[in-house]
This record gives sequence, structure tokens and C-alpha cells, in this order.
Amino acid sequence: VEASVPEEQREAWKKHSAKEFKTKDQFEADVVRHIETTLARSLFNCDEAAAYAGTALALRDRLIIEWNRTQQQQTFADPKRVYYLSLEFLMGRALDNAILNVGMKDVAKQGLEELGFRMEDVISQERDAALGNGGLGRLAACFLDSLATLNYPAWGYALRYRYGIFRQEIVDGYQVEVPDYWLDFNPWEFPRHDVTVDVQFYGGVRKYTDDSGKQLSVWENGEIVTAVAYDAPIPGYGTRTTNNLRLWSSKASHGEFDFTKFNSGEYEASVADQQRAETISAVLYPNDSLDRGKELRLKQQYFWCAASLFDIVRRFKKSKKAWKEFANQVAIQLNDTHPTLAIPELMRILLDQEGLEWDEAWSITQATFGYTNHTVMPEALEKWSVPLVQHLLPRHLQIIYDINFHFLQYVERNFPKEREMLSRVSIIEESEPKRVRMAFLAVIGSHKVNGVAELHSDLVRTTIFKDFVKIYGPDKFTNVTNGITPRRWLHQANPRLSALIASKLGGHEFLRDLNLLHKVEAYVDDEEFRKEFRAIKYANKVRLAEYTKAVEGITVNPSSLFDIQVKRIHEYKRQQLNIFGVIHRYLELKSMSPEARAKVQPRVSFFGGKAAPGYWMAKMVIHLINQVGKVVNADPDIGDLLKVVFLFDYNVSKAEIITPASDISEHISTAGTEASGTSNMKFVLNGGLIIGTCDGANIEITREVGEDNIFLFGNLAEDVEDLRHAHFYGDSFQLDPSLQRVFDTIRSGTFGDAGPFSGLVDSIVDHGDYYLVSDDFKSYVETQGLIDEAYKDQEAWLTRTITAVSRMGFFSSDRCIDEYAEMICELFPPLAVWRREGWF
Ligand code: CBF
Repeated sequence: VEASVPEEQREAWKKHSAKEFKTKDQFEADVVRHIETTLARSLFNCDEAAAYAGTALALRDRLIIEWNRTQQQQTFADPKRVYYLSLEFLMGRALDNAILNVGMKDVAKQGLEELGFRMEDVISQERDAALGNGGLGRLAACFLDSLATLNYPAWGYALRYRYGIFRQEIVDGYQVEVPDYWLDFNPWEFPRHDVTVDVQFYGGVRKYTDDSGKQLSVWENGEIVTAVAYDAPIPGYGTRTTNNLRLWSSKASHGEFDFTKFNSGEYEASVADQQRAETISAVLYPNDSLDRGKELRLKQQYFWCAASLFDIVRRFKKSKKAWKEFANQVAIQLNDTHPTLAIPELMRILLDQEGLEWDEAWSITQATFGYTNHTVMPEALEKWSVPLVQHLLPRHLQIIYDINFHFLQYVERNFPKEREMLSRVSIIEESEPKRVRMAFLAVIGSHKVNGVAELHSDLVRTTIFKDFVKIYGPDKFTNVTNGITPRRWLHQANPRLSALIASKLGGHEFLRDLNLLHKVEAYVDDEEFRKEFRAIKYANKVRLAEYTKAVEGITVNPSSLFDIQVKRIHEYKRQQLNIFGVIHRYLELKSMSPEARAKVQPRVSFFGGKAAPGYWMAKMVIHLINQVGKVVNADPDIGDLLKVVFLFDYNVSKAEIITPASDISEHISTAGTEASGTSNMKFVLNGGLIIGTCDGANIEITREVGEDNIFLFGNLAEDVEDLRHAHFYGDSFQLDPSLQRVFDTIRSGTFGDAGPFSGLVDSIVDHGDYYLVSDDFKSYVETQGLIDEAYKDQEAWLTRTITAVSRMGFFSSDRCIDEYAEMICELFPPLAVWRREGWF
């Protein structure tokens, strides 16, 4: 406000303020201007990378005009805002998405052609923004798209990692990790060097009494690291709303380097502080579903929470509203437990800096936060050692103890006869060393807790948070089944299918209201529609086949059944079950007569995904897949009947090529372990069917698409505990003979040195088969057999896929966001408000 231009001068501003391009000529002019001036290139010196840069900058200009407008409107109207705190945002590429969301695809395509470039080539120059591990980070990215599309006043907060998830290379069949330096050219971010926050670590707590005689605490004498904001515009689809994703980067608080040390010849020491500070936001932790309790990770979490909270509070304070209004203005959604430190941080601000009493501070805090749980697997639930928290964040530990004290008193009062419950629900685990249970802190500090699919939310209520349901009552715990944005996962990844649907539905409105897809079912018998639908699937398979040839050197036949499993490699996701099934298929084929082989349905098994670098077993699964591929693909007896492909370095932009090409995709986790899954939704939306267990969102997908349009197999979640028990205490363990044969073949060295695979096999045979591979193997193989048969009837298969697509409306992330907004954040239906005010 202080820096506003006086009224009299505003006319001149209005006259000259930047305008977004609307026509092809204006677009071309913007691209050429950026290439010639921003990049200092010319038409004699413009390769595809430069064309990408020019196009991205032209689009960025456009987004930023809308971004400014959105922020101004929001500042002026000061509505309740939602803040999504997620340590991961797996954004993928931005250019294509931006072009589509602002509705400029034809303009950009033609414009680029006139300038001598193909749009696809230009788009493919962009590096993925891979600031996430997998489902959780991609969900966050889908949510940003939906929040903007639905015009919610929303901000995402995360870290600006210098290195995102590692790039995966495959050397001799093994995964090798290579750093992903994605920032050498990133046109989508705006450094805000004027938006900084000093974040403190270490130090101590001093108690003092203020003038009014009140006892207060102050955290002091710590080490300060500065957080610098970098903003990325997030355009909605078919709206002018452009929200903000704010990423924090760390730097030393006192500048680049220490001159005193430099002058006295201590060259390394002179930059040491800077390096230490920068380390905080340097690397994304490449963990998936595993808590390793490392100090740097805790530092990252606090750094990001503290900077974000400071920013949110600063924005709130500008409105000069009373603190009791805070939760009416601010909703903070915690994406998993990673941002849980935001809870004691808000308490610290309210108590130590704003001087509020405990009860008021606590009720504001609880009303502000909502917590989304993404896993019930014990190894993934974060617990931080108390001595570590004490050392790094001494004041927060005190506050956590105080929260725990108040909470346990409440439990004691209300459940006097259940004293043993106290240690079960305490935030502090009485282990050696003691540990802070972050999930419990998140539950206690939030007013709502949700799981991400119905089964998962039931498990949340009945397992990990069972006691809390008793304490708080069932209403605090709810479900919001995950979803995906149809803009990226249909319109962008599969433009021809999007166009076909639009041609029947009278336009692209279904991309904003995915329930409209149900109208597609009316065309299930329409010959012309079926023909085009089939042709689209085939073209997408050809595209993947070409890609496979280009990057893996493997020739696959697009007429084969394409069976795809792409996701993080983890034992619970059971890629090992898939590859054991592939080996079984191979052995069956080998033992068949030529006549029998002639009747077999040819198949390509595609795999893709990264293993956490320290996760040996997952790495051996990758190795086994590659070794099996090497043998099978070279076997002249087999030819096109079976091919095995590991697509290296799976990421969002590759998913956009892979997803539309599936006939079958695999979502085969041990029942009860996959919270939801979201790629299952993407595959079905793109005209592929699923083989899956009764787990996560597979269950709701089945409910929506109908049991005939999905292939389910395997044991149910309710039986998992008994089965695990039986492995340890039951009668002698009998392996299914066909699985035994698979293991014998691996051990015989058919796929190279068997040594590396022994852990994999032993975990099943000798160590209790925790993920129940042997229990589900038979029904898995049988179900694959049913799929082979079903696929032979191409007409019936097509009917199933079209039907399934038409019933996927429920799985839009727009639906999730509306559910969160209503149930958790209590936002007004924003469109109604904005429209009434006449801004759109
Ligand atoms: O809810 C989004 C996804 O989150 C995970 O990836 C996670 O990190 N916990 C789960 O494993 C997925 O099931 C879930 O879809």
C-alpha cells in the first residue's frame, strides 16, 4: 500500500500496462521479442531450446498479468485463503499445461509453425519440475490445478530444491542415481528477493516476565538462515484465476561470504556458512514410504514451515483483523505429517510473539489446520528423536510437551478407567531415545483428519488412530478420495481422445465438470465413435512403441496387449509379483508346442519407476526385471509373444506418453497397503483396464466402472493379518508349484547371477512373506489368463474400455477440492462469491 502510485498518475499506468497476447501475430511478436532481447539470439541463431525459452517467456508474461490481477483481487476482497503445505509438488512440465489452460493451443501451434518450429519439439525441450517422489507430490500438483480452475484463493508452499528427485539411469541392469539439476533454465519462477524470512535453529529458551507481570518465553541465540521466496504462477483452466506456488530457497543470513575469514586466508571457511545454509533446500529426500529420521530432513521441514507460517501470518496481519478471526481467514492443509511442525510454530508465534493465552492460541491453531494422512504403513509414520528436536528446536519441543500435557489431561479426565490408553496416545513415544510421534501431533493439532480413499480412511479410523476416534468422536475423521486433473491427464496427455469426447459432448466443458463424461456411454455402440476410439488407442500404443525403440532399443508390436506397471518401486506395490508372473508366462511359453503358442495372446510387459537409493530390495526388483527382459527379448522361441521393457527414469512427462497406451495397467499392492493410488485413475480415464487388488481407490473405481470392467484378484485387507500370522506360526509353508518353479529358475542362473536375487526370494520363502506374494500368486496368474482371453474379443474389450471411461467422472481432483473446501476448510463456494462481485 505504501508503495502505490498516486491516483493522478494511474491513468498513464493503465494505458501502458502489459497486455496479454490474444492473436497469433501478438504471440509471435512476444516470442521473437524474448528470443531477440531476453535471450540475445536471432533468427540465425535459434535452436529448439531457444524457441522453447522464447515461447515459455511469452506464456509466462501472459500468466503473470493474470497472476497479478488475481492477487490484486484477492488482496482487495480479502477472502478466506487456503494454504496447501506440501514438501512435494511433482509438477512435470509447465509449458504445455499453460498453453492449454489459457486456451491458446491453436494460436501457439500455428505461431510456432510460422516461426519454423513444431510445437511438440519445442515442448519436449522442457525439463520436468520433479520436486516429489510419487503419488503424494503428484496429487499436490493436481490439487493446485483444480484450486485455480475452481477459482479458490489458494497458495501452495514448498521448498525450492536445487536437485529434485534423482534421474535414474540403468547400468548393467542396475539403477544408478544421477543428480537432477533442473534450475539451469527455469522460466516459470520469479525470485522475490524482497520477500525473505529469517528462520532460527538451535539456541536456547529464556523465560522472562513482561511489564504486566506475564510469564513469557523467548527463543534466542540460535543460528539464522534466510528463506527467499520464489513464486511460480499456477493458471486455472478456462478461468483467469492464476494462483501462486511459493517455494523457499535457503541462503546464509549475513550474505555470500565472510570477508574477515577470506582476508585472513581461510578461503574455504569464508564460504562455509553459505554452503551450510544452502544445503537446507539443496536436495529433495528421495524416500518413498520410509522414515529415516535424518537431521537435515527435520531442518528442511522446520525451515519451510517457519517461512510459510511467517508469510501467512504477515498477510493476515495486513488485514488488521483480530486474532479470533484468524481461522476464518486462513485454512492450512497439511499434506501428510511433513509439515506438522507448523502446529507448534503457529503456537509459538501466538504465545511468544503475539502474547495470546494458551487456550486462545490453541483453539485458533486447531481451527486452522486440517491434516491429510497418506499411509497407514508403520515404517512411513514420521517420528523424530526427542534429543534431536531439543537440540534443533528447543522452544518447539517445550510447546509439544505442553500440547501433550493438556491433551493427556483431557484424556485422563474423560477416560479415567483407561489409563493404559495414555501411553498409547501420547505424542511422546517412551522409546530409547524418546520420539515425537508426528502423526499424533498432527491429529491433535487439527480439526479434521482425512484419509485418501474409503478403505484407507476406514483403516485410519480402525488402526493407527483408533484411540483418537474414541477420544474426539468419529466426526473429526473423514474421507476424501483422491482424484486427478483431467486437464493434464486427458486433455494434455491424450488430446485426440479429449477431442473425440468433446465432439460428442458439444465442447470441452467436461474438462471442468468431469461428471459430464457419463454422456459418453450413449456412444458405446456408435460405430463411428468406436472406430475413432480404437484408432486413438492404437496410435497411442504406436507412440509408446516408437518411444521404446528410441530409448530402450527394443522393438515391440503395437498390436500386442500392452500391460503397464509404472510407479515407485516398493515391495508393497509388488512389482516382484508382476515379474514373477512374467517369468511364469515365459516358462509356460517355453514348454508349449508351436501349435499352442500360435494361440497365445502376445503381450508386452512394461515397467517403470524409481527405487529409493537406499532400498536394496527395490533395487533388486529393478535388476530382476532388466535381467528377465534381456533373456526373454532375445529368445527366438518367444518372438513377439512376450517382451519385457523397463522404461528408465519414469517421470511426469513420460507418464503422459505411457498412460494413454495401456490396455491393462497393474495396481496390485498387498490389500490395505496402498492408501489410494492415482495412476489407476489416469489409466482408466485413458481407455485402459485395470488388474488390481481390493486396495485403495481400486475399490471405488470398481464401484464406479462396474465389476465387469476391472480385473480384481487376491486376498482382502481384512485377511492380511491372519495370513501374515500363518506364515510365521502356521503349518509348514507350501509354495504354489508354479511359483516354486519361478524361484528355481531364478536360482538356476537363467537370468544371470542369482546372488543379487536371493534376498527377494528368501523374503518370501524364509522370512514370512510380509507382502503376501505367495498368497496372491495363483489368483494373479489366473486373472492374467482371464485377461488374455478377454482381450482376444476386441469388440467386447472396446465396449468395456469406453464404458469405463464414461464412468470416471468421480475421480476428478476438482471433486476432491470441493470436498476439502466444504468439509475441511469451510470456504464459501468461491465461484458464486467471485461471480457475484463481477470479477469474472
Ligand atoms: O495420496 C496420494 C498418494 O500418496 C502416497 O503416494 C504416499 O506417499 N503415501 C500413497 O502411497 C498413495 O497410495 C496415494 O495415492
